[in-house]
Amino acid sequence: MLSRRAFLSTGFSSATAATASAGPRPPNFVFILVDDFGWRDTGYNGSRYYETPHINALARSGMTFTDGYAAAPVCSPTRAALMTGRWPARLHLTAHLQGHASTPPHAKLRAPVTRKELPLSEVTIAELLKRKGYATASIGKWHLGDPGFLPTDQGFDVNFAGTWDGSPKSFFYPGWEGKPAGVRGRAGEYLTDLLTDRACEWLKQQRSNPFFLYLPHYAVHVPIEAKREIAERFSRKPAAGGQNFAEYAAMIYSVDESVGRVMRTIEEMGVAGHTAVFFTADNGGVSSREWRQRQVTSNAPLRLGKGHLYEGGIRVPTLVRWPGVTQPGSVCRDPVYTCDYYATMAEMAGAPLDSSHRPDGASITPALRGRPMRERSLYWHYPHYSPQLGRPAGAMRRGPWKLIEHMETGRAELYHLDRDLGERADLSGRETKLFESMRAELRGWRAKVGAQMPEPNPDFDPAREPQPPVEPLP
Ligand SMILES: [Ca+2]
Repeated sequence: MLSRRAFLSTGFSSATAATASAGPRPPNFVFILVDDFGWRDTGYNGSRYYETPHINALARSGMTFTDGYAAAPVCSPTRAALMTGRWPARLHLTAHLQGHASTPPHAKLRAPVTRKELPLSEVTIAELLKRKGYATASIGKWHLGDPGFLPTDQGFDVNFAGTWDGSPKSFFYPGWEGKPAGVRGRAGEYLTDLLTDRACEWLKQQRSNPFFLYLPHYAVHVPIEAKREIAERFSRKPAAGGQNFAEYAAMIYSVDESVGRVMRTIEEMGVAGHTAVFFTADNGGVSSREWRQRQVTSNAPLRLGKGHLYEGGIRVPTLVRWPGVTQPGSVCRDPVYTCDYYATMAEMAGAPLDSSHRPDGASITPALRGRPMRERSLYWHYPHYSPQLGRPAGAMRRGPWKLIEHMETGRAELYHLDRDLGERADLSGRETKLFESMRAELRGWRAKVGAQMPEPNPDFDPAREPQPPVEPLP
């Protein structure tokens, strides 16, 4: 835990920080979601190659979560969990949208057909906050449906750049023209900067209402395209810890600049002291050779990355700055995940839950106040084949224990994450009682929430089925 002096060095003014937001006035929210951003893609979390000074400052001024998770190993289901507080398994939205051909033709299993959009019947966090008088904006990637199911159909007053698209055609205009649909820029304009401009402009219009800014960056998803002068600087920097991709580092640097500009804007508006900032990612870093045969990032010591239920695919940078409540520089080791933020923000805002819509996640306000969270299990369900060669699997976490069950074989593995963060020593044969109890719990949970399961594939051909992933470089 840092001293007050250390907090002052973060660059955010003490005057605003001293204003508690826990009083009657509901806090504003800024929720920054970075796409495909790995657990070790930040300086504060151990990267010695990437540079994230503003994210590090945000971490020093708030609470970081060592065991923060995405609700899914790919984009759309995590976003659905954020909007609804519900398990992707319950929503039947477990694959990324849309039209994802999740079954290779000769794979052993045929993945279930999932929803193509987030249903309008869900009461999103934006709808809940709007009822409480919040102004709401979604500026960036949506990936939860076509027109008719866009942010403005789900409780946001403003939608900029949110479409069904999961990635832009290019990060530079006019290269991205048409994707994301309808988003124009100036020649050469960088999409991360444009989203930041629009976010800051919208923020400056907010004077009296409480506000909820959702800023889901398209970065640092592929295409790996960066501003040249920044990438050139990183290309002269020595690789560290398996991280060495200059363009990717520069994309992260631009996201970090965005965080700095958003923080500076709320400072200058004089509202930083009653604005809670959440910062996290929708899934882990891409550890496969997804861009021009090049490994994008290294999540080491975590195993694998995006598209897998090993830690590299789901453990993500997670931090919350709630001025007057979170201790600057504090670290929470309780596991939390995307499903939790709905109940958390609702409670912070004093917004009553809708009786027709119960979130599955828990409010993490006890943790934010420095108290332990009630013990519970976290669950994941990914009955699909991912482009990163992930295979249908389920997982759960109970205390330090993590169980992963592979649906093709029924085989399951058990890891003790406190002693084995890299998930190398499978203890299922030694801790048999615990193993059986967790596997029964995971299966019971799937039945309870009506999780969709894959079925045998009549076209299964062992000679032509997909190959297992190559373990990434450390
Ligand atoms: Ca993603």
